[in-house]
Amino acid sequence: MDTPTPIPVSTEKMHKLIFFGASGSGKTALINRMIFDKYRNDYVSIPTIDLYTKTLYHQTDMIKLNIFDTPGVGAMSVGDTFWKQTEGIVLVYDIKNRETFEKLGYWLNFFKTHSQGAKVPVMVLGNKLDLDSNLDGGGRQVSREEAEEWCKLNNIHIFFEVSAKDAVNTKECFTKFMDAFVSGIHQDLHHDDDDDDSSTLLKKNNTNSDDDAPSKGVFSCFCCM
Ligand SMILES: Nc1nc2c(ncn2[C@@H]2O[C@H](COP(=O)(O)OP(=O)(O)O)[C@@H](O)[C@H]2O)c(=O)[nH]1
Ligand SMILES: [Mg+2]
Repeated sequence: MDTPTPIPVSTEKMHKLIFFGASGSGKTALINRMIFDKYRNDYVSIPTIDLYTKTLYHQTDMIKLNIFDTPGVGAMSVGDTFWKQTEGIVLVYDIKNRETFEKLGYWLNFFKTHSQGAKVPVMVLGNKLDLDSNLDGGGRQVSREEAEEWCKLNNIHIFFEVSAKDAVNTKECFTKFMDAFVSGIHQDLHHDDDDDDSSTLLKKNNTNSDDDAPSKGVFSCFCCM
């Protein structure tokens, strides 16, 4: 059987992804789940931006990623160039902690302001889905519908509820995000005018997402798959 040969999208360039979200929402746990397929209970929140590197194969592309894990508290003393070079962002909240959901707007605006309006794929993740039961004395504080509505209002087309702990939807969301991300990289390789391309990317990604989505209109929520 023929195995597709990976095509290096860029042999040199490291592509930059950034995870934002309130401290404690589970950014570090999610990154570790997505990259190493591991979970620990004792992630320590430290006030630095951490870097993870990963080379992965997505469909027929070989992609080198720099994934930055932000602290979620305190000032981040890096210049705007750092944010402008970003090619995708992930916004994380904890479904059992409303405050973390209410912080999403802050992080989205933070990125928009500092990247000076860079148009990149955005994914929102409601983490700790494993806690969505009353067995441990408390359920969720943010409904799926409310989060979907927030994403719609902010023109964000990739949303999942996930559990880093139980690996629920973590592969699916990463694959979906990589689809959008890789489309953007290919467009950048073929066109110089990236402003126009990026907005096309978001529309295009939206259309692609619908192909797989469990008929939720233009909005993709795969949490029920
Ligand atoms: N139950 C549960 N706990 C989680 C999950 N993800 C992270 N945590 C816990 O939440 C706390 C904060 O996680 P961490 O990744 O450090 O959050 P960060 O500050 O956003 O990086 C840690 O105690 C984790 O073990 C999850 O999916 N389910
Ligand atoms: Mg962390």
